[in-house]
This record gives sequence, C-alpha cells and structure tokens, in this order.
Amino acid sequence: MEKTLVILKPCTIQRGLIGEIISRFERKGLCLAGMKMTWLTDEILSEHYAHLKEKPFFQRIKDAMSVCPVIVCCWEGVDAIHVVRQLAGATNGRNAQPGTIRGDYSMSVQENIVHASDSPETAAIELKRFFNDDEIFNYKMNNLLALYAND
Ligand code: IDP
Repeated sequence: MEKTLVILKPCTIQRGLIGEIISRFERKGLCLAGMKMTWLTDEILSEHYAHLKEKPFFQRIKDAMSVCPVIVCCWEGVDAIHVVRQLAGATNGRNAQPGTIRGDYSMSVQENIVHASDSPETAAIELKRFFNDDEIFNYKMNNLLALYAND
C-alpha cells in the first residue's frame, strides 16, 4: 500500500466541487487516511513549489493557492501515487483527457482542481509538509478482497 497527497485547490472550493472530487477518489477504491482544511502560507507554498521558482508564474500560483483555504487529503491504496496522478490527468485542463479530473472539470493550466504527488519520494516529503503524524490514520477498509482480489 502507498499513501499520497492530494490538495483540493482554491478553485475547487470556490466552484463548489469538493464533494465531486472527493467522490472520484472514493469511487476508484482509494482509502482516505487523512483530511483537513488549511489556509496555505506563502512560506509553505514557496517550499511546495520550489521546483518552479524560476518560472514567471511562480508568484501567481502561490497567490492563487492562498485566495481561500484548501483541503489536503491523504489517499491510500496499491500504487496510489500512480493511480491518483492518472485520475488527475495532464497539468493543463484543456489538454487533459476527458474522464480525468482535470479533463472533466478544468479549462486552465493554473486552476487545475487538484495537486497530486508525482513520485514515492515526493509523496513522503509532501505528506510530512502538510500533515502531522497523528493526522494520518492507519486502518483497513473491509472491502479489500472485493477491490483487489489477490493482486
Ligand atoms: P502538476 O501539478 O501537474 O504536477 P507542475 O509542473 O508541478 O504540475 O506545476 C504545479 C502547478 O503549477 C500546476 O498544477 C499548475 O497549477 C501550475 N502551473 C504549471 N504550469 C503553469 C503555467 O504554465 N502557467 C500557470 N500555472 C502553471
């Protein structure tokens, strides 16, 4: 089992899509291991988007991520990091495949509904960045056989 970080971005909160997006992950069969609402600071966003600090849109995405609180989630499942990235779709909502979250709900490269960790290394760092240890819950769903059989 892997755990991965998802952030429901301010555009998702503003557009009233919280339930819709959480449902997509639930219906896929992922297990919710942590969730909270938080207002991101410029400091944490500078760390989170450090890989983009030379980009002309760096300040713009940080501002967009702090117009209102976000919802941070930890989802768990077999290959959860890959599965969640696939569900999220391509960065630019206008290029993302229909059927993906961004493909179905976003018309923008910036306002693209969710953040999703892109590798096991990143997921571990990002979960620590946004959650305290006691905010991540280890429990088992009682539907694992129906979800995974003997994979
Ligand atoms: P990802 O979110 O698909 O992993 P990254 O390249 O890590 O993509 O970019 C982080 C976030 O920065 C994107 O989700 C998007 O909100 C924003 N972003 C990326 N490229 C652009 C751009 O060209 N213009 C404006 N915002 C962008």
